[in-house]
Amino acid sequence: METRVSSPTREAIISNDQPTALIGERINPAGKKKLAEALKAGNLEMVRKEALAQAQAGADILDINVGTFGVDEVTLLPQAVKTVIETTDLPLCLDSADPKALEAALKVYKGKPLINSVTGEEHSFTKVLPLVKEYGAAVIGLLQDDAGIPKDSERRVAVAHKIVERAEAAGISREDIIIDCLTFAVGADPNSGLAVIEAIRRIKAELGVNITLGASNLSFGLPDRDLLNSAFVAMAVASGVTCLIVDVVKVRPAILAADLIMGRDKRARRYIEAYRQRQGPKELS
Ligand code: THG
Repeated sequence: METRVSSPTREAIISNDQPTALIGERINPAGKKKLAEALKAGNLEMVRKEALAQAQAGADILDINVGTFGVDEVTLLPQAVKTVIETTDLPLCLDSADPKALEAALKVYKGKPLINSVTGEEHSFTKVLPLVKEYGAAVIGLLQDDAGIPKDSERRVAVAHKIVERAEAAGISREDIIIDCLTFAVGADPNSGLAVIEAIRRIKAELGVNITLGASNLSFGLPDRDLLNSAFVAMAVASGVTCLIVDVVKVRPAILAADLIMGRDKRARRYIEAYRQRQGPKELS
């Protein structure tokens, strides 16, 4: 099961046989006052900076989300996409709840992007799946439906089945569907970590699809978020995710360690290379 996304010059392959693919989450105004203000003013310099920083930190794909109060996403999402394309050659993940904004961004994108996301809701199937098909994109399926957000793993598995069925019926191949098992704050509900780990295992066994998570959601409201996120991404990799939406700058080392432990980094090449880079250039003695 391989999901391929691309820019004109780079391809990212999401699969069990590859290291975990890292989607950089930092172009997103949620919780970032300065970025939200800049976006409202139509200033994309911070977007450019975050794109560069994440590319340098080893992101494979960049998530682009400009949704915040006072921003017209239909205008701004394609502008942000253009800015990032000028800055890095990484494939992009277009993140919006507004199908019109997704379509405007798809029009300016070159290559095969990831669309973030379709949900199990009827209106989402109707609006988003035709875009995925028409533009030949891959898509993240978010496990919520018209009955709401499923907290237990049982219902998440049911919604995953529904999304895969509807996407396939719309002519999208299973390779192009990545299921997001939905991560909630463990500080608000002590069951959220376990529920998502169970959902990963079951959905992977039953549907065979690639699986992702917005892993940073787990640590909302708690101190030392990087520690919690690092522990969680390692468990997620062990449970079978093939792709993670994360702060690459902060948690890539934990993911590389987990990949190595799970046999996804032959000869520890990536792990050692990242260690060397963190040490910086050494003087010859
Ligand atoms: N699934 C999918 N897409 C998603 C999510 C998901 N997109 C958005 C989100 N969830 C993933 N992205 C983020 C981005 C930022 C944060 C969490 C998830 C975050 N930001 C800090 C805050 O809000 O406090 C701000 C950090 C800073 O100041 O640098 O935690 O689940 N498919």
